[in-house]
Parts: sequence; C-alpha cells; structure tokens
Amino acid sequence: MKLYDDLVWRGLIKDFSSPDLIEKLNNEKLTFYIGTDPTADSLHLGHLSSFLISKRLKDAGHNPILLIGGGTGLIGDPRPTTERDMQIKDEIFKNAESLKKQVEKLFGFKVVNNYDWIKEISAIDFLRDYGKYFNVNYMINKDIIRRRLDSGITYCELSYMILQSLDFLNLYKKEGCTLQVAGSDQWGNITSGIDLIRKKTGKEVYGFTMPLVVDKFGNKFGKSEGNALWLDRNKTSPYEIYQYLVNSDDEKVIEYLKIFTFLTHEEINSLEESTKKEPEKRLAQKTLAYEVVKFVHGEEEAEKAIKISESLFTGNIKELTDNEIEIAFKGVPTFTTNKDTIINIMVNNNIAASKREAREFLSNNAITLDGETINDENFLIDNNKNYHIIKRGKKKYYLIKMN
Ligand code: 383
Repeated sequence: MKLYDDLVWRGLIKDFSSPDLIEKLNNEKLTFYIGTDPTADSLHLGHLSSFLISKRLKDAGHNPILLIGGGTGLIGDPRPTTERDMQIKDEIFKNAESLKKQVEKLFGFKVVNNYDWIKEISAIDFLRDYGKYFNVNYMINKDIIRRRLDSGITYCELSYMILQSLDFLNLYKKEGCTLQVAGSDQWGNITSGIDLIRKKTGKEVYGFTMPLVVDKFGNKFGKSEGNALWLDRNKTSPYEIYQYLVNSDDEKVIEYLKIFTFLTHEEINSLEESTKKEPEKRLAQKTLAYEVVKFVHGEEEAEKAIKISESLFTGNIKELTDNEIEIAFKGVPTFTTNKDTIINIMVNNNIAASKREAREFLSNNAITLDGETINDENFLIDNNKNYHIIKRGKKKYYLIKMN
C-alpha cells in the first residue's frame, strides 16, 4: 500500500494543503520538517503521534528534520485560552539540549534549532523582510488568534506565526524543505508559512496535519490525572505509560493502535476482531501498551511493565523485585515501620481507624498481605523483606517499608 493510503487508513490526515501532495508523498523524496518548542526537557505522550508520522514518512524514504524552537519557545505559541507565562531563557536552552538528545535517540532525525537564525534578525529586518508580508486582517482571522481576541493577546504572541513562517522559508531555502507536518493545532502556522513562501519566492510548498487524539470523553489523549505522561523515564516510568495505555477503552483502542504502532493492517484488523469477540482478554490494549513502551523504552522495559501489571492483576506480588515494587506502587500511601503484628501496623498507619475496625476487616477477609488473605490479628509482619504490601478491600493498597 502506498504511503498516503496508509496515512488515511490510520486516520492520520486532517488538513491537507493541496491534492498535489498525494502524488509527492507516494512517489517523490521530500525533505520535510516537524517543529516542537522546548517548553519542557522531554517530549510527552501528546507529542508522540505526530512524531510517529514523521517516522512513517522517514521509513517511506522522505527526509526528516526536527526543528527545536529555541527562538519560538522564548515567545510562546498562542494557546486558544490565555497568554503563556514567559519562560526563562536559560531554561529554554537547557530544555532544547535535552530534547535534541531525546529525539536523536528515539527517532534519528536531523535536528536544527531556530534560535540560530531568529537571533540574527534585527527588529528592522524583521518588520521589513517578514512583517510586511503579513496582513493583520489575515492574522486575526486565523482560528487560534480569533479565539483570543476577546480574552486578549499581546503583540508578542501575535508575532509567533511570523516566526514559524520564516522558519519554513529558511528551511525551504537552506535545506530544500517543502513540507511541514504537525498536529491540527498548527494548521494556521503552517498555512501562513506556505503563503509567505509563495509570496516571497513564487514557489509552492506543502503541509498537512493530523487530528487531535482524544479519549472517549473527548479529553486530550496522554494525560493522567491532569499530568503529562513524559517519554523521559525519570519523569514517568515505562510502567505508568503501560498502565495508561492498557486501560484504553474498547471503542478507542483500535484507533490508538493505528496511530501509535507500526503493526500491519492485518495485525490490527485481527486485534479488532479479538476486541469484538473476546473483549475480556484485552488483547488489543495489551498489544498497544507493549508496542508503545517497546518503541519508547525498549523491549526489556516493556517486558518488565507486563510482569508488574500481571502480578498486580493476579495478586501475585511475591515475584516482584524491590525495584519493581517501588515502580508498581509509586504514589500509594507508604509507611516505614519495625516488625510488628498486623493489627498494630494497621492501626498505627491509619489502614484501620481502630483495633475494632481492624479486626472487622481481618475477619471479613478484606485484608491481604503480599497477596495472601490474613485473618489472624497477631500475624507478624517481619523484616526479612524490604517491602510488604497490604491491600484493604478491592482497591486500597499500602506499601509498608520495613526498618
Ligand atoms: C515552532 C517553530 C516551527 C514549527 C513548529 C514549532 C512548534 C509549534 C508547537 N508545537 C507543539 C509543541 O511544541 O507549538 N508551534 O508542543 C506540538 N508539536 C507536535 C505537534 C503538536 C503540537 O510539538 O500538535 C503535538 O506535538 O505538532 O501541539 O517552525
């Protein structure tokens, strides 16, 4: 199957600047770019889908450039809601360095930084060479800007579009770059670049975007309790990413497999069958989670995430190493204690409000220690292990660290 048809099949095309691009994607070798601003020192799951498109284009023979917005990051792409806080320069530069390393390792793209050329432009040249080509009416009719007119937008953020456009022009001139890809929030910035290049050189360049990925409630994909899921393992563990994806809804998981994995159409179709016929196996979800973690963190981490996840599911926690326990129970209430009876440990650490309540839990089979039900209130929790897990009822976990 040709590249364009594969992109359509995977649901990766929203806006498309010209029908001529189909032929070019399928039969030519284009130099293209995707940009990202160094607002943080790592990409997150929300970035992954459009970076994976770039990988698909690369695998089909096109030539990718990643642009890190060291210059644009100092200005801030207008969000639809409010003005961004201005970030500290050194922070942006540090983030740019980390992003460069991360992207080179994950995707192997050539990396450029727009700070290198934007910093050279004087205010007068900026206005004469670029500002002159932007009609203010045109600018305020771009979707994102229009949505900000009521709440207000500064001249600083309004100018962002000009910077992203001159990047495209610069890469077109220097690298022969004729295509920009991104998520659909970037459509206005892409078309303004295409228009600038047409006005200044008379040449036609191209762009396309992919739809925003959302969960079944329409919320942005890739956030867990409002926090981004980072691709840097020191910020988000591979297991957390695994957990997030393995919990995908049946009605969304096939869409996600198309967007986030390199599995073939046959493999994805067969997982779709499985989701219809035997949804309780959650084969599609498990495959999605495994494939993404494998791509981002490697096979070993993906296997480890499966092991943790299965042990928690079956309650077979004994097999986990200390490190795996730390990962699996990150964020659950944790207590440090000396060896003692289970009833004392429960009361001293608020697992039960009183001895009476603790006894009730124990006699109702509501308490497990390391996966085994305990009824005896004098059961000794010893310190020949570094960690014990107490589970109360169906869901409540406590991590006990032994002194
Ligand atoms: C800067 C200069 C350029 C071209 C692009 C840029 C960055 C762009 C932007 N991108 C987002 C970001 O940085 O703000 N103005 O977080 C996100 N991207 C990609 C994708 C996405 C977009 O990095 O839709 C999600 O990840 O395009 O929001 O010359």
